Amino acid sequence: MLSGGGGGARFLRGLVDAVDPANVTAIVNVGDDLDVLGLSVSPDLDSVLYALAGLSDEERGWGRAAETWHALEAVETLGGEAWFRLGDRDLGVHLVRTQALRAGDPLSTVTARLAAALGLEATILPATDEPLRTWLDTPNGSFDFQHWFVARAHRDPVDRVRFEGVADAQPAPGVLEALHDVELILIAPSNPFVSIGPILAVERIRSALERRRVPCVAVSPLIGGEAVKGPAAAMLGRLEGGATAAHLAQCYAGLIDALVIDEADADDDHAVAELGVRPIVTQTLMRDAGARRKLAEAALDAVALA
Ligand code: FO1
Repeated sequence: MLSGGGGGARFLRGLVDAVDPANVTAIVNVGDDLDVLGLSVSPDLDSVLYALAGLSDEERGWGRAAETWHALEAVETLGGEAWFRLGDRDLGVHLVRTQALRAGDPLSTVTARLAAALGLEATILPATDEPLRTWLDTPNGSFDFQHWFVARAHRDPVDRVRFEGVADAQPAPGVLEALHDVELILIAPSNPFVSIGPILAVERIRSALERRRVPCVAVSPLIGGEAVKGPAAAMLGRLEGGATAAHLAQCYAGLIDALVIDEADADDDHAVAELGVRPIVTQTLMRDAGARRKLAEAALDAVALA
């Protein structure tokens, strides 16, 4: 499964309820990664790790449950950088990751170690071990992902999304193998531009998907033309010409065989089908564990029907 943080991590939880987690590999966006206070932070990898380990703060949508903020308060008091909020428990992961990266371990190795330490059976891979950073060009200037998303609350309309470092980015070890030796490739209900886009921007990942011999099914992050959370609808509206399931299918043109869309977007099914993508209409809101699992099963059923 190709995944971002929020919706992707929630969907992945449903997926490991529906199938043996040992058979699941998540290829995760690293375009949101940043350095804060000297620490290497990988928000989407952490959202996936925390979600699978049952440690996520579901209400906030990022970071860990039962979090405290004493370190950040101390940083703030001392005049340090506090716009990107690192909780005390969350800091533990960033400390371990940063130390390993500085010692020369690749991000994929560190991530595997963190996943094992959390007792996870699924394989969690960064899309690439090389630095790949998402930048947004807006009428108000260019911002790296987290300055646009967090510091500026993704208010600036986006004219263009760029991926710094992508020309040199190779798939992390295990990524191409995972795309080859599988029954099904899934694209999570994540933002197509800033969550899935950086993964697909890695040339050898995109070409592996184009040449796939197995079905690829995407799940729409839209419900009734709106994103459950985040800027996906606004970006589809501005960059693709409308927050519709059909425009989402266009984002993945040539890469997907089926698209799971919400009942509220059922009117788009013909437009999706005209693009050569089979629409699968179901309820997509992941309000609880049962709904997450049902959504995963709907995506898996697409293969049985293919
Ligand atoms: N999102 C925010 O809106 N504000 C924050 O201060 C913030 C801190 C943060 C720290 C660690 C982490 O793993 C994620 C964090 N996020 C925060 C979420 C993150 O910016 C985004 O949700 C993802 O990058 C988008 O997938």
